Amino acid sequence: MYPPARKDFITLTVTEQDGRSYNNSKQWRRQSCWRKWKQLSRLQRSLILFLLVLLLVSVIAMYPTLVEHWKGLSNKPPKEEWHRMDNSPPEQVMPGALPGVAPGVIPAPQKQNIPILPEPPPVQKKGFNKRGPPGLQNHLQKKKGNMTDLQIEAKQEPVAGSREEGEKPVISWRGAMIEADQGTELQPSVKEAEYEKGDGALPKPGDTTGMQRPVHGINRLEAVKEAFRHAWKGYKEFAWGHDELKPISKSYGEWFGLGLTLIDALDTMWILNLKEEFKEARTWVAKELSFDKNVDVNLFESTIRIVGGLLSTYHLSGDSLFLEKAKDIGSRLLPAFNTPSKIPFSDVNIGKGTAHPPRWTSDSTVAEVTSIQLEFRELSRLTQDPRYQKAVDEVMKLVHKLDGKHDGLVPMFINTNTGQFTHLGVFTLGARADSYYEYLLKQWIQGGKKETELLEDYMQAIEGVKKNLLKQSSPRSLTFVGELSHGHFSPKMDHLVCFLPGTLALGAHNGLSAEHMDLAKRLMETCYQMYAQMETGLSPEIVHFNMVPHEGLDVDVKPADRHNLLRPETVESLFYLYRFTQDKKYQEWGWEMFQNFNKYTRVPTGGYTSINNVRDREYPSPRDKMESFFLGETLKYFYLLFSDDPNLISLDRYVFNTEAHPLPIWPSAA
Ligand code: DMJ
Repeated sequence: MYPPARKDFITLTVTEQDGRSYNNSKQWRRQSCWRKWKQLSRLQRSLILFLLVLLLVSVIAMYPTLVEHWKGLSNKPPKEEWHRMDNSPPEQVMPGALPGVAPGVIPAPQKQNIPILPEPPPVQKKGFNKRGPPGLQNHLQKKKGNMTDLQIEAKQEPVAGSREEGEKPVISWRGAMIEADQGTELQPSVKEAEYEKGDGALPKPGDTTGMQRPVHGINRLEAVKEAFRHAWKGYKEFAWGHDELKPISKSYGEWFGLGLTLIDALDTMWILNLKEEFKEARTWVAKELSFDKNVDVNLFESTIRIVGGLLSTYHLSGDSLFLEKAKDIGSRLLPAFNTPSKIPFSDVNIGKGTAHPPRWTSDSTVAEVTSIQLEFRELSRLTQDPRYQKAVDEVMKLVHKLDGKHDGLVPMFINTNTGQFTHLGVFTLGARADSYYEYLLKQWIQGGKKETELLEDYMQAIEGVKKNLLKQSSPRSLTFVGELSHGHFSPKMDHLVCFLPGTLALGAHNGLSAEHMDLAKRLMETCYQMYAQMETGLSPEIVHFNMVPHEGLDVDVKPADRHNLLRPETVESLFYLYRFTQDKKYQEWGWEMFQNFNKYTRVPTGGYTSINNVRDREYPSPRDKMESFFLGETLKYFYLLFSDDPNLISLDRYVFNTEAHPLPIWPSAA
């Protein structure tokens, strides 16, 4: 038997006690508080009241800051790496890369170098310094007296147009002002660049009125050269020989530790006729560039940027130094192909000669393994060593035969053991698949239009795009390329897809269906609208198109997709469209975009920066990174777009790799 339960607690079920029951205990507590309050002395009561009032006042005063802070947190941008088309790892600082930092230690950002951001508009509607992600707010809230660094600089900078005669012009990253000390070659018209503002209304398709356009006949080619010099100045001063410039913190980031920006920019300097800059970069390549390093590199990225950059520079300059370097890295990349399936691993250690997939999978990305062919094939042709071409042709043959395609569209992943596609059923022309389509056409062109399998796959894929991915938006009926996931259509389009108008136009120029050119023009309009419909006039990384009839914009942007990484795809396509049609509207669109890059991404001390928010013209929130493709591709394509010389990299003699490095179309005898 269990003993009777002990009643060792006082229950509120007790009957009347002092006239109260448990039902009215709240009332009892109130009365008790009131009694206690009355028992306090007058002084005690006043003191408590005073403290309560003080607390209330502070909460009211802090309310807006807290709200902004919460907003900032919810707007926090995603990691850029999630949107890269590659598997590139988060940015790493090479052990020992910074002077005075022990190997293996990732140095904390140096406080004294914290960016003094360029000026905001002089009159702010409200709390400018409190916007943006929390990390940036910390920088901005570095107070000097009652002012942030930013406000101090803003005070020192004259408002555009208010400059006294003889005073040194100061660049504002938000204004299109140009430094006085940018070199001697600048045209006066560029120095005095002023732009006519439209009325802010969004242009309708085909309507070029009301857009910003140049007055006073600005020399656009000189403007691009000036932009390059400005970017180069930052790179030279703060990141020389390193992979990427961090223009705001005046430092650098490493990815492979191979001077990526410098190599990517070599042929751009050649094309822009920047002789001095080219010469000093060449000296670095000759004296400092070594691939004998114990470092993991991504096969695709190092092929398109380094092998591609060195080969095209060799072709343009005729300097064998660049071919030697290309051979060196090319041979170090070959171990990537030692896999059971011959589908290469994503990463290679160029010092040890070992290769491996990313840590979390044995898959490679389809676009990565099928967009190294132009470079490896050219390397074989130049060196007469067949190994490079053999390795990449093998991949194309395998992919050609694979199951898992849908009307010529390919999945995004392929397994290095089995050689089969994985993650079946998802189809996009954006990240992880994009340049597969581009390289089908370009290899066919490179090889003299003989390899019919490549052409077949390309034609079939474009039909697949038309059938499955092409839709129209509302209200402007913009044609766009969406995505397909297990039969479900999503109106999502990456900025990366904007390579497609250019590729389609290139195909049509090479004798493919005239329909491809029509589609190219329609998609070009869409890519332009991805810029024009944004507050900054710069495209976000990803858009979602509206498909239900409604008023307003065709383009919707999710908070996580609002960043712009200075990507080239739209200007690349504008270049092709202008070359083939000679329609000046493409140059005008490009000029408009170019000015907006200058307005929102230019950093006064040198360089351009990716931004977090293309929808905020007051504070686009700089990311502090200039990707190597800004110099390798974006500025190069701007220059070629504004040039009216069809022989400046003739599209009948060269084919551009996916990093904008021109490689020769093989002579028919090859
Ligand atoms: C570049 O490295 C290449 O253009 C690549 O094909 C895609 N990603 C970047 C530019 O956006």
